[in-house]
Amino acid sequence: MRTFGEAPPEPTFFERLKQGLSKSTAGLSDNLAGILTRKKLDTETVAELEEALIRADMGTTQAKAITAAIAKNRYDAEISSYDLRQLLRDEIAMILRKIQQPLAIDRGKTPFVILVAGVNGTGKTTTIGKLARRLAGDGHKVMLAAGDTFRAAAIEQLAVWASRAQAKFIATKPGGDAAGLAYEALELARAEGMDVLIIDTAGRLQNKTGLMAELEKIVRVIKKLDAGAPHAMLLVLDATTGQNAISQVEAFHASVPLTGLIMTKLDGTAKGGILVALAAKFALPVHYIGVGEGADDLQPFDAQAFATALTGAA
Ligand SMILES: Nc1nc2c(ncn2[C@@H]2O[C@H](COP(=O)(O)OP(=O)(O)OP(=O)(O)O)[C@@H](O)[C@H]2O)c(=O)[nH]1
Ligand SMILES: [Mg+2]
Repeated sequence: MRTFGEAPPEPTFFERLKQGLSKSTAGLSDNLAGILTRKKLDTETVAELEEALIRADMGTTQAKAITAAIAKNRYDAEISSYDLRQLLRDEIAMILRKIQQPLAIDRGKTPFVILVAGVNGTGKTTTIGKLARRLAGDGHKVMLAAGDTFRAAAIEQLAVWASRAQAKFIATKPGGDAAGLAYEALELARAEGMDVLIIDTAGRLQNKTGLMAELEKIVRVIKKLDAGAPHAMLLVLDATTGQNAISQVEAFHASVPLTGLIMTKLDGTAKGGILVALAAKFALPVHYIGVGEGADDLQPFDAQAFATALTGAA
């Protein structure tokens, strides 16, 4: 119980996720409240449900499949809004469970090389900072490499996160060669006995072939030192970009085979259903989700909790 004058407790990670997912007017949880006023799974209710799922970014195919699974054997049956949320949560959690997979650091691979890519401003550098803190907290010796050599500010930004995480840091001068820096970073990480090397990269739009070729070059150069590296090739996606995430995954995956995804900004105006669409289309693991700019705002992806927040089920 709180006493007078005490500050309210900070919202938990789950609460922030839930709040974020209900910010958008297309938020699923709120929209579900308007459906099922007839308390029956009739044609109109089923159509409205499908529409709500599409508006939440799940894509037509998934929206149809989920609605069909729920309506099966329950057609025209009475259903409470409570039960509907539970059913939806279970269907969505089942899809998402396939992509819930922690980022496993193989201690046999030293250093374990993580390359992080994505379009501009999705949260790559911030996510690397948060990840470095987590991994350092788990006892790993971590090095961060400022592979975004385009902007001096980007190098500074990563340096700040490195010092917060007490991670080693390597950079080159602004405008320097990103692939060359990645190579040097791996050499240095080896020499210094690092467990994990995380390489940041500049933001690049997925349809700019020159920039995608540069990313491929970074991978090629790393492989000269270690054919198995990068051991994790992560794409950072901004959840508020919605359906464009599909084409981002498609293009990056075609260029440098991805091993996993991280979804940020779920505290923003994300509708959240995009994760369901991505799960069905690519089945790539989602390692972490982000709900803010702070160091503790990155958490492992939990399918059940996410589905609960998305549907507003208890
Ligand atoms: N609300 C919120 N903001 C975030 C989250 N993750 C990152 N940000 C913010 O998004 C902005 C961009 O983050 P960066 O980490 O610089 O993104 P980036 O992908 O490295 O950007 P470029 O290097 O310019 O491509 C910053 O203001 C971050 O604080 C998140 O989960 N939630
Ligand atoms: Mg950056």
